[in-house]
Amino acid sequence: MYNVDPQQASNFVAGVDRAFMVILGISVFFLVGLTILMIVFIYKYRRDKHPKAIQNEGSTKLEVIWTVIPLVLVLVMFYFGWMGWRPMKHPPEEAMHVKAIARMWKFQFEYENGKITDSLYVPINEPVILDLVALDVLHSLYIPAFRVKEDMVPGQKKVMWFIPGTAGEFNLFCTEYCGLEHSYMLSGVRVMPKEEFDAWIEDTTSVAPVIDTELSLADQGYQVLRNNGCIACHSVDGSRLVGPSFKGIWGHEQPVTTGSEKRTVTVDEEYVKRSIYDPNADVVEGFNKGLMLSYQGMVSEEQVKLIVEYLKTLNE
Ligand code: HEC
Ligand SMILES: [Cu+2]
Repeated sequence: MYNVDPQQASNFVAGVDRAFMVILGISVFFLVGLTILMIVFIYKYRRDKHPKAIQNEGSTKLEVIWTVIPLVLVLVMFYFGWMGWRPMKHPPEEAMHVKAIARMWKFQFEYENGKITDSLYVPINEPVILDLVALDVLHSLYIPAFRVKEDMVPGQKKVMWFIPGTAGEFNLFCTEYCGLEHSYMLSGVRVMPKEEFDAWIEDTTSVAPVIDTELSLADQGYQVLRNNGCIACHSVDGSRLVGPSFKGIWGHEQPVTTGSEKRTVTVDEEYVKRSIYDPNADVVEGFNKGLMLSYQGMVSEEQVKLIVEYLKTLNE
């Protein structure tokens, strides 16, 4: 149905590389050509050969030539660029959809059956449409080997599509500087044969991220924090990151702003839960509103209890 060269990582490699080579070729031709011409002129028109400079009043013929030739050249570059780019904007009607979610500072991929992963899994030779969702700030999803890159804008519906042509693992990362831990947004794409992918997607027991229930409740709480990227903003050693450190907050009297009113609240389970589900309800003094997003639907009430168990250990 789709023709992807098996030597190539995706259906866009040929088009993008052709445009690149055409532009590179023209640039190299002019770099070399102009440099040679310059050296020749320096030699040919040096002072002892041409002691008196002459004034050229202009030449219509020359002006037409140096307008038309560059015009043709840039149109050639435009043509190859356009031909490589246009198919990226026309995703097929029938394709597997994967929701790609970006937040500071983590990618997550959600499949049609509800499975969620940290890196992207796709079948080979099948078109895939990524529905791009940015939860907080601008991010940009880039898969260099596939020659695809698209900005992810909060509140804007955008898609990216491709047909992977080679099985294997490829880099996937964020190319929009999105804050302190931008470099954490390094992930990958795993391209698998169709049968292998089908078996993988069916298996919902290994839905990542998993919590190891063998661990103590506090350690499970720490895993919840890690899996949700909380510790990108909250340290556990007292140092200040984007948000307040978790060290010693349990039971502490916390000065907060609720609406426009300043008050003090005790950090208990109710407060922690509210901070996670409705972060802007009580804003910790000295920190900015709107940086932390609600984790409603992502962190369950049981997981909040585990987090609380972990917070308690930070007071010891
Ligand atoms: C993008 C950075 C960021 C991420 C990610 C983040 N937070 Fe926050 N968090 C903040 C900021 C900033 C504040 C302080 C302002 C406020 O209260 O809303 C805060 C406040 C809190 C507080 C109140 C702390 C106190 O000292 O009173 C808790 C509890 C909390 N976050 C838990 C979490 C948990 C649990 C997660 C992960 C599920 C998380 N946060 C993810 C930035 C973040
Ligand atoms: Cu980013």
